[in-house]
Amino acid sequence: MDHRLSEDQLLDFADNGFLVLPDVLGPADVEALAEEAEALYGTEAPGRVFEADGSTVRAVHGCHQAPGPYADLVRDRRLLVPARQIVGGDVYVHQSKINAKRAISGDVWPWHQDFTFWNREDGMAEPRVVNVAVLLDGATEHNGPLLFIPGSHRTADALHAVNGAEDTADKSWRSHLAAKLEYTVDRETVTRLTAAGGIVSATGGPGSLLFFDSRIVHGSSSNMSPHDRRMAIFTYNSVDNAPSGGALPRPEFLAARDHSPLQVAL
Ligand code: 6CS
Ligand code: FE
Repeated sequence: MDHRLSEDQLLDFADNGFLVLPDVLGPADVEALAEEAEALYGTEAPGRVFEADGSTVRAVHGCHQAPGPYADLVRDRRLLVPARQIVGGDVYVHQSKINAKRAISGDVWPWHQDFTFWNREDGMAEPRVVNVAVLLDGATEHNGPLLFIPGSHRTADALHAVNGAEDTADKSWRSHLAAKLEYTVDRETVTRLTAAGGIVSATGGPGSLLFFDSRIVHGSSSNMSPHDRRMAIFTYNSVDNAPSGGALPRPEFLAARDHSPLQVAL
């Protein structure tokens, strides 16, 4: 089967800034990924971060950098072929994470744009980069689905609406991953953008793929439901857009140092 996106799907992505492909990975694949996610959530590692309660896991980072199901997944043609199409050429994974959004206690991700972090913190020059998310659990209206503002990736001015959350105690990379984010899109900009584009919940069953532009304004509410909303996200960057590395490069689990082009797994 050819896993290339159709012209209509590419137009849809370019217009809205995101695209949902339902039920791409089957139950066996998803089960293996979920099992590995739980193993990583339970393992002490620098890229494992917790919610403000200090005990609920919020996310793990760098899962593609060790041999295993996630290193295989980033080369899977169902992800890599569309990612190459969208970016336009050879890609590598700049960052991987598995956000847990745990039942009842998974906290908010305020409105933000991902490119702001990679541009300002990692020295990534251009938004020649795409996020590909894999739902490990179903995302419903009730367990904190990703929220997108359609079309907001095309409003360059949103990029200048970021404001450091002055009260972030820890100005290190932890404030780039916490519920109190260092760079957010302010209320006035969110109000203006949603007046134009509305808000869409990216719901879907386990194994669904979400492609989203690095500049789309997005976020997610806390999870009030008794069901996790685990989601793996891979940031495929053009090999021609690899960061030169800022003065203080972030850890490798946030900004990959291996920029070699990914080959589709046979
Ligand atoms: O700092 C980063 O790289 C991460 N932070 C957020 C809020 N989204 C982009 C990325 O995953
Ligand atoms: Fe984000």
